[in-house]
Amino acid sequence: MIDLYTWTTPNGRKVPILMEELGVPYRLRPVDLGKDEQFAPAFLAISPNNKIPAIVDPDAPGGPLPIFESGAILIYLADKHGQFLPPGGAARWKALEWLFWGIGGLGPMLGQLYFFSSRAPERLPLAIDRFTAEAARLLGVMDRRLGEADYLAGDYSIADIAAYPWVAMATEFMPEELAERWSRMAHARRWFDAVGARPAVQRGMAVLKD
Ligand SMILES: N[C@@H](CCC(=O)N[C@@H](CS)C(=O)NCC(=O)O)C(=O)O
Repeated sequence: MIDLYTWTTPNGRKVPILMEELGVPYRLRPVDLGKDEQFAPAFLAISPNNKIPAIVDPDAPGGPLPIFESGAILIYLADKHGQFLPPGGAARWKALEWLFWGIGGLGPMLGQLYFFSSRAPERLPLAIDRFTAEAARLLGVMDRRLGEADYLAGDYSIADIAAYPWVAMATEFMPEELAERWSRMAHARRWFDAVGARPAVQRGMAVLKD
């Protein structure tokens, strides 16, 4: 059974959602970021970048396989189970395109916006404006894409699973100006409601919640 090292953050929700979608059993290994457990030597041996999520697949060909970085884990599990990522052709590249767009763009920018607008000990208007503008741009890109396709890659895929927890978090802390723009993004909001209505997504989002 796969060991899943995770915590209650947007990056930490992606793999539980996929595991729930796949319906395969997994063992939760909480890594409490509030207690700096991501720096424990045993965890660093699995995830040298001291970040969740990470997995260990004890049944991988060639022996137990540790993997860190959410995108790598999502691709590994989707390929292993043959779901939520087409095996080849243009459809696979479409899914990988939007997966990397989320992992490298949407997630980090919304993460920085959250930090500077809600967590930073000092109010830095330049940083808040910069990340609000970038978040609005990225959500706008998403809205346009979802005006032409039901899901980011056409069919529901790991690209949606990677983006959803970040959008869910953003809807809870958006600065007013961004919230106003989000309220007008009908296609992205339709997608957000459709993904959020999936029972597996709801179970994955609830993992480790008390
Ligand atoms: N690019 C990484 C980012 C992972 C990440 O930023 N994880 C955060 C939680 S959302 C973390 O573990 N932070 C702990 C730390 O920075 O010490 C991925 O997609 O897996």
